[in-house]
Amino acid sequence: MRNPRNLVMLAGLLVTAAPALAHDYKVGPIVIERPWSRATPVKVGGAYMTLRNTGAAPDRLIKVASPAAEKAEIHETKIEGGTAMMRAVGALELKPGATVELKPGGLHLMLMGLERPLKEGESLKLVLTFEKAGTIEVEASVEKAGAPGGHKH
Ligand SMILES: [Cu+2]
Repeated sequence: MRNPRNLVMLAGLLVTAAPALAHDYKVGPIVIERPWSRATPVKVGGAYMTLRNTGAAPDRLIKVASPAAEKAEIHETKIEGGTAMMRAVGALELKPGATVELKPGGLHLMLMGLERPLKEGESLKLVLTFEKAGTIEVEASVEKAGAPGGHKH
């Protein structure tokens, strides 16, 4: 038996259950490609994306934040004496035409004091502020724990 009301309800469920889609974003000449994060059992997480400056002037990522975290920082990872060490970088330079990849084991955004652990399939709001291009809010899709960095070809 086909009850149109049941069909409507089913359609609603399908929409809610659809995984968060990876999006690209643009603010001024800055393109933010495929922001993503990883599921984490703790209240600290990383966020990754590719930043491209398609403009003719240099710009800098100067501030990062997330409504889901107490604190967010730009970090770089360096191998020192065989150990991966992370340190906060004040700002990220984006020269004209530059592509900067934030990925596990390299540059990343560090989220501290998450209000709760991140689960696969969720999306995480990030607020990125560029010195010249301004501020943009992006949604990072949360992938499974231990997911390798992006899908580079
Ligand atoms: Cu870090």
